[in-house]
Amino acid sequence: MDTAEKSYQALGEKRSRGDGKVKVTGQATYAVEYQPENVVHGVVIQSTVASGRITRIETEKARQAPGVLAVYTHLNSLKINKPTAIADGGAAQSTYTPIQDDKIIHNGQNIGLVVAETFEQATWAASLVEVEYETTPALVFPDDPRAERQESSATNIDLGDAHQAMAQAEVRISGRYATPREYNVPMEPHACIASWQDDRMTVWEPSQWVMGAQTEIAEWLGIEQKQVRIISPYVGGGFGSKPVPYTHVALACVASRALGRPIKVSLTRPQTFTGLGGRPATIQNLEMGASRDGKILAIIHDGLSDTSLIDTFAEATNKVTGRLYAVPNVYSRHYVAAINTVTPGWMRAPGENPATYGLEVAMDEMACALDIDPLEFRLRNWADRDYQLDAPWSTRRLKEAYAAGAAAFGWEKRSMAPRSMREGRELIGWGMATATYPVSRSPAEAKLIFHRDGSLVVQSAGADIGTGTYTILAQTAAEVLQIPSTQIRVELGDSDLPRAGVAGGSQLAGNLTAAVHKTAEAMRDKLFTLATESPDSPLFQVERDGLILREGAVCVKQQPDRAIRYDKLVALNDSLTLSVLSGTFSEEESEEDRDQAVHSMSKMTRPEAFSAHSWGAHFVEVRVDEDFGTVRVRRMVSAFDSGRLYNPQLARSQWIGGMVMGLGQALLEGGVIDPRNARVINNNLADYLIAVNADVPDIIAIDVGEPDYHATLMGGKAVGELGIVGMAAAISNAVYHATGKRVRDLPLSLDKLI
Ligand code: MCN
Ligand code: MOS
Repeated sequence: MDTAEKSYQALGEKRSRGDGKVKVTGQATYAVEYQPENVVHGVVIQSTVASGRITRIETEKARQAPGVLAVYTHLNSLKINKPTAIADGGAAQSTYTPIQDDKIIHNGQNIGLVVAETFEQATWAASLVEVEYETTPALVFPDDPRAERQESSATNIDLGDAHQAMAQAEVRISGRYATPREYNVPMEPHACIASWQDDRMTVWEPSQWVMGAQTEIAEWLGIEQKQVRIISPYVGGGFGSKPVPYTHVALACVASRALGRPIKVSLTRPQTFTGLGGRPATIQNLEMGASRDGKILAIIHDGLSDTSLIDTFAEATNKVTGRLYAVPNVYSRHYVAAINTVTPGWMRAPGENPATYGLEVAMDEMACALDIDPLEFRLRNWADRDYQLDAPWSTRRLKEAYAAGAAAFGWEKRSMAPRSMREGRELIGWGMATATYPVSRSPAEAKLIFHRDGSLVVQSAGADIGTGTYTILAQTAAEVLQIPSTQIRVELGDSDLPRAGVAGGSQLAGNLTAAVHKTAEAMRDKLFTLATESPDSPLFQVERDGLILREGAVCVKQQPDRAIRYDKLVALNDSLTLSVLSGTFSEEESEEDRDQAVHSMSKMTRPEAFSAHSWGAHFVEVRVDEDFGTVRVRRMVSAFDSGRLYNPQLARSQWIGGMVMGLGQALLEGGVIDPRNARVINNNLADYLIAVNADVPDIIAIDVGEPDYHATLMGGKAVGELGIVGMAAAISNAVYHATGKRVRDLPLSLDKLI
């Protein structure tokens, strides 16, 4: 009966995280918590100027300090080869190779490594290294006119004739929207152990993409990918900052190879602010023209983000400009400006996030200019298909999201005029914005192994960075094989496991549930074969068509008593286990092609005949203290369409996690860069503010999705990054509604409001 089926806790059902208990009880081992024998400790030295070259580096005192084994700088360099950037089909976010020369291109650049028997000894010795520089003027901010600008043409939009349509529009608004450098600051800082042994490099490294890490490390060291193994079963958050290893990992690897000992290198929290990037600062100019009755006629939009002097990372501010609404004329360009900074990188919804901030604040400004309710204004510009791609939507339950969110929030009670709602000293503001994130797909493999005791193991190299991969893959296998998902063991995050790509672009859930589903189906076939072709089976020579799987057994559909349990089938098999390796690669694809696909992003695609995206609508209430300018978010209500949910409980956690991060982005986050020397001043968790419990109100997250099989095999769409997209705009719009003051640069700190 039904209750028995429910207990499978299979795909689509609510279930707590399988890895939850080991994480909260401290049993989960993170990268630097491994204790290899004979391990030594490395401490990174970072530059204190932004531009120029090292003229003197004095390491003698450090070398003489207790416990020190080596001090590596460009003067006694260990060779590190330049890796291939992601943009060029490789896996490196930054192509900077430390200690190869005396050049300084950003403040906080890794310029040396001190290795000692203990962490304390290495830290002390590092403090004894003296460095002198010859400095040259630094480019600190992206709008510095001396900074070289490059068009990032991949995201150009040329729809209709935007300039002509703009000139004819009855109502026009324009604004300059800015977001600061933001940092991912995961709980687990960036730290690794590298161990060179028998011509193999093993690296315990927190990773969103173990096969990307394998690629980059092999390139650095000039060895084969298969000589590198990455172990990363648990990751204490990444938020886009752990797709690939950074230069401290390169230093750890070459030092381990040189010294013949395993080495731990852990960046301090301040060092993480320049040991890797974060979301680049963005500046956008957006002009919108509309008719009096509220139809948008034209958008002219240019954006700028900063990058380093050696790599081009584009935080494309025009990723949503042509797509959210039915706008016939759009012209948009994005540029990158090269400055003295560490190469920036991914942070939750790179591109979509600042892009939606600009567009969705502009939408609010236009709604105000037209005196139309902001939600009504969006509905008047409803895009019935993707105008930019000229394709139908796969599914777009955005109207449902608007309706459900507005109803739960009580949006219809909103007054149009700013400053029209208050309670005591507090001004009350209501704002809203749209959320969106595209569906990407990459092929992957999985392995299923039944043991003689009937237990099942699911394996994949993919990561669980706190998202729920462990859990949903057990649920996927449970759905096909009809056993409780809680009894299935899942093994992840190891480059020796079956091929998988990145936990990035909110696609891993779709990619891996598809791979595990296909593999589970292949396992079902194998079970049927064993059941019907083994002479010792009670189902010997039974027609396969008449068989089903139920409660851990192969059964005859019409005669439920005629059955054989999986453990018995494994025993009929010749070997100790029964295993299947399969997935979503097409059968013709060679081993080399498959390797290439998971070690770069070359096989990542978007659905073609349909434009597939997740959608959402945010509604927020803020309270602004009129005297102090402090903003409190009092209510957040969002409704989302992420297609089929593989696990509604975990999807909700992801959505609200994104919403909270959006709250931090709106009110608190922002790197403060010293204009004199391009140092990140607030490079720690006391000064770089992120939202904490006390900042976060009750949150309502509503699911309005339905399965979308054009988007993915299993019907789900993107979840992980969706919740943050548009949240900063919704809060900005609410703050305007409360105060009548339009602030166009984040964060909305109190100094900007009084
Ligand atoms: N899910 C679901 N139904 C779907 C899709 C997903 O129930 N249709 C749930 C599953 O629990 C799944 C999770 O949502 O494990 C995330 O799935 P998906 O959207 O495919 O995202 P990825 O697995 O690719 O994870 C990466 C994504 C990204 S890109 C960032 S950035 C981010 C995010 O996930 N970083 C995170 N969420 C994070 N959550 C935590 N705790 N830590 C991070 O670093
Ligand atoms: Mo997410 S920023 O794509 O890792």
